[in-house]
Amino acid sequence: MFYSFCAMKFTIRTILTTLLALAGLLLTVSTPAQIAATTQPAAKPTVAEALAFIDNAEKELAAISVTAARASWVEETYITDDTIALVAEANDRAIARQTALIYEARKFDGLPLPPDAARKMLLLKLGIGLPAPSDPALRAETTQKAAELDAAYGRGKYCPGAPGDRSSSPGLDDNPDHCLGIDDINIKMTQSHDPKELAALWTGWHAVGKPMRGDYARLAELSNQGARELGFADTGALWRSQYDMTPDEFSADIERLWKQVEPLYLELHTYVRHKLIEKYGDAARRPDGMIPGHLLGNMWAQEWGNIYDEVAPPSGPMPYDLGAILKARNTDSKQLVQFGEGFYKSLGFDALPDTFWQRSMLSHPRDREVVCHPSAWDIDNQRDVRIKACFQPTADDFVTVHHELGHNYYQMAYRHQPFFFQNGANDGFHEAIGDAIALNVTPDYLKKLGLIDQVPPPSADIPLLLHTALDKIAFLPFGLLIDKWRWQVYSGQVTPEHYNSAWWALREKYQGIAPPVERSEADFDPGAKYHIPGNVPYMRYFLARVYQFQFYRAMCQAAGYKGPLNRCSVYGSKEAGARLNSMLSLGASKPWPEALKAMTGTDKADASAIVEYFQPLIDWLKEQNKGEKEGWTLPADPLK
Ligand code: X8Z
Ligand code: ZN
Repeated sequence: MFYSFCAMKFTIRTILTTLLALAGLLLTVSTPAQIAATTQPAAKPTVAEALAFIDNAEKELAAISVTAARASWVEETYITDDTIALVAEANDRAIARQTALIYEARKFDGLPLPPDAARKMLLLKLGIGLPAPSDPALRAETTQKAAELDAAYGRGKYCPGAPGDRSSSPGLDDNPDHCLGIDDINIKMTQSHDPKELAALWTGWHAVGKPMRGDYARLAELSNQGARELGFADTGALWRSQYDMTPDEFSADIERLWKQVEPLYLELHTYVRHKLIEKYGDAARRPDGMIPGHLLGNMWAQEWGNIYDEVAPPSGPMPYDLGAILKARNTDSKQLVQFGEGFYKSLGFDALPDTFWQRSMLSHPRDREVVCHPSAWDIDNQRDVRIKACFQPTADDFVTVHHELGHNYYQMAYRHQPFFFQNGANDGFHEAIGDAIALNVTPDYLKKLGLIDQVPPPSADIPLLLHTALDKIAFLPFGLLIDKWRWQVYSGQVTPEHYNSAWWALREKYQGIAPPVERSEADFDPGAKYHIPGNVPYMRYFLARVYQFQFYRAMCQAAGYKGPLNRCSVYGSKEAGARLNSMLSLGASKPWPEALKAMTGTDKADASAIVEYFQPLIDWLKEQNKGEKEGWTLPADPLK
């Protein structure tokens, strides 16, 4: 929807530093409301009026946010045509009101406001994730399309063995026993080592995107119209405006970070490709040097930790299999979340409220369709926080629990802030908190929990680091390219008839990943990744991969830890908790560089912590890769 992070609520999004910066960003486009405003002879507004306005706007939007969040919660945990209509209506009302307030706020432009009020004005103006045209019919079409796309993903199924081995939203005559949702497919994908079966799962799930193409194109068109009415070049430019710098500066900063980490990815890609060819032979070998995307243990090839056993060095099996341990203990979803909660409590954070346990959806309900993609919610901007997920006792979900709780603890830490500041310093911060906590899940920590009996010797560091790199480093180009694609779509550089080829051009360029079967414009593979139909911006996850190592290193320093970064666990350190809280409790009240400084002492995003963490592995990979040709060749650009 038009929410700010996977942590859902109707929320006013971050960020710009000064009104001056905003004035530089916005194009001068006259909207119907502006034209109306300029034709009325009005007295010059005063600072007192501006303060009263922002105060009222804040109260009104806070109330609207609760209704919209409830509607979304009900829809995502019980998808029916009725709940889709209800969420579309709630979002329609919310967007209409917010848009009207944005127009109204313009009459106060240029007034010398106190810093907090000026910042709230900015956040109001930048806080729409799904802009919609002011024409009521078009706005209703926008919210209805958005709700339908989100639901189409949630309802998506692959029905192996059904006529034509098709994927679909199952109709009445489907036998649901045949059909698999994405959570079941993911499990199968991590267990299978048969390239044919993996290709079938891949192809089956990707067919879910196909019917979304037309609706997606229309939604992009409508949302662009809304963004232009608000004065932005397009929706992508609006999204890139939310980082205390101009959209162009943001793109350049992303590029700078990517260049810092790209060499790490190249080493990992080279090593993994070699190992997969050893294992699968021709099924993994391609003349262009790319890796077939179905062999990496994840539907989107975004995180590769599940294929650790396939690529492990002969000397280094993983010292333990967390997934197997959790399964053997029959760990249920509630216990899984309690492990995560225990970590946050050890840092000095509160226990989760009772309502969290009463109202969260932690497992796949048997009797209804839901959006399984995990998310964390803040329903009432106070203490009604929840998780919605279909957890299974796997190592991946052990991490996801910490990830989602990071959102919830952030939300609880900034609940004392005024509503406009109840948000992350930027959306990448929100995504990074729980991941930074999950980095503390070291063997030492697992032993403390009683999940393993023995802490492996330092010689196990390379296997452990390799496992983590398969998740963290492999993700970097994926995290980068999703919104590179969307920015191209929104700017018009990529038109609907080129959606799929542009998608694959980016996946090939950045990830060096190829589809297992030929793709064409009859497919719409972006639709098979939740955040596209779910309208969740994705650059936040790329940023989060970088930030989380900065946050983690800062917590380790606060805890007085001295050894190699990869062995640090701040479990039980109240000092680390206090350091983290100094940033969390700021919410969005300050520009993100200030929040970063409160936590890490520096106001610049940088990849030195991720490089430090993985340095022993990088040295090791370089040794392994000696004599191997790095990289891959790209086909001719279809758009040129
Ligand atoms: O969507 C998520 C979270 C919810 S905010 C589970 N993540 C991205 C993804 O799954 O694609 C976390 C990692 C990247
Ligand atoms: Zn998240």
